[in-house]
Amino acid sequence: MKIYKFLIIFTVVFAFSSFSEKDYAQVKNAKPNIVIIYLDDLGYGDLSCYGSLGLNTPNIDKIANGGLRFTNAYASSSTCTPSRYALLTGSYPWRNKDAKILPGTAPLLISAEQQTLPKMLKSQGYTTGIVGKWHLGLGNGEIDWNQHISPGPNEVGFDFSYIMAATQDRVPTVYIKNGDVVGLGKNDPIQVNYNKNFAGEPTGKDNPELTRMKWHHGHNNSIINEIPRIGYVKGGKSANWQDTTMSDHFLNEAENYIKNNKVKPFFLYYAMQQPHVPRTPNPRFVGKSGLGPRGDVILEADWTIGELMKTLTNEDVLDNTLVIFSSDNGPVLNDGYDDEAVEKLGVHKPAGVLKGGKYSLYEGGVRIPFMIYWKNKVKHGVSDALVCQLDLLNSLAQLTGASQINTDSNNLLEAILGKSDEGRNALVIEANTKTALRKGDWLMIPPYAGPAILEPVQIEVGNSPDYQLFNLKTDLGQYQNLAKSNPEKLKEMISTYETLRGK
Ligand code: NG6
Ligand code: CA
Repeated sequence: MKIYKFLIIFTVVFAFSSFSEKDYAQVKNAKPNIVIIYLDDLGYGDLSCYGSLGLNTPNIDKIANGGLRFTNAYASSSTCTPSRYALLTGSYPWRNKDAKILPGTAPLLISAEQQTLPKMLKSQGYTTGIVGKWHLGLGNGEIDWNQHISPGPNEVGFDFSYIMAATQDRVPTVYIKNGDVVGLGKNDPIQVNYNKNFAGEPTGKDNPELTRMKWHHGHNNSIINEIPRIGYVKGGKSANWQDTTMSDHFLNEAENYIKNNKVKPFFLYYAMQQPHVPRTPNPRFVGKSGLGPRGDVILEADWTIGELMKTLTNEDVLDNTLVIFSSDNGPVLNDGYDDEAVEKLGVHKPAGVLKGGKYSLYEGGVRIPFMIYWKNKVKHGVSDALVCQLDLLNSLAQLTGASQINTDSNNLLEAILGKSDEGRNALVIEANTKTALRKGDWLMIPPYAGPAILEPVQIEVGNSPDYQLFNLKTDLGQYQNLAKSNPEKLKEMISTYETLRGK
């Protein structure tokens, strides 16, 4: 037993010390392939490598075991659109008043002039691609889905795009390849409206008998594949995706992209749909987790990621590929459909020890799994450095030899590669346009009006008439509000917050 322990300690120490100055010098100005695997609503406690008791995610754990796992990493926001906006632009989402959860018909949120992660990588010779969820708007206003749709991902830096426009629960429920709806029949044009139904079209609200997945809140407009959605649609039937094969479908596109582009450095933003609602595991995964569809789709995602890693290996590119794994915001159980996520939860804690979840200014909303894998280049182990997804822009600019871009993105390359434990000093996090400050070990939430618990999803979102101040080092679960007992720290936090928010 003792020898065993010694061996573990030895291995860990050896792994840490095996990364030298020389190694670091070698990776600067390197041009590895870069793959961002980005899940949707996956929580801090949803993976076995982050201590999940209820789910076993061996393929994702391999990324952690062969790379660097962060404990203090943040999405910029506790919802999707703002986090993705920050990831791609390096800009805080609260600087853009439109960076909120978007309907499927919203115009493109990123301006043509803005610098983006794929543009920066293109300037360094990369081929750039996105496969999966977009949710950053398309077009300039009215979209005719039957024509070429532009601007979109291809206009903000992606050479290749194969996307869903918004979310799996929003219309249109079609794949869009480089700006064109895939599989659209000439005689069945598609129309989309978020305000008004099309005459004679059934809805989840009026025709529950046509649904197999039942809506709980929202999600009672048009019915596609017996699932009621957000928004109304008419026509375009041949282009509708199949929900249960979506994961395989995107995987296939991602694999083809890798195979077709491996001769040059490539960037792949692989934005998976799991475990966002509606949770529609392929029959291969139904019942596998014991936690209902939410658990099943996480296992489906884990398998899918294993396949993607296999493809990188088989195509002989894994050793020269930097893989970044993360999620856009924290977890939610019932996000609008009755799918047993609450009833079958058991001992599993999607946010781990953290308070709150999706939509929340508490840690459960924004602290997310974040891992970096790059064989022989990234230190193995665990990092407590404070990092945010918006820092990838300038960290990867540093890595690939591009100049730094004037945004909110910090160059944290040394922390990201495990060369240093030093991350950001401070970070402003966001939830539904409300913001809070993380600085050092502390988290301060200003007073906000609104319910403490978002009723339909049963999540504590962080609203309170009083300032809230937490020491995350001693109280990660945010049980103890120290605002009154530590006025000095509160004052300091308010001052930094106001400076950063530009008040
Ligand atoms: C909410 C939806 C929720 C989900 C979310 C976006 C209702 C009642 N709720 O408005 O189901 O779609 O938007 O999630 O409609 S996100 O991960 O893309 O931000
Ligand atoms: Ca999300």
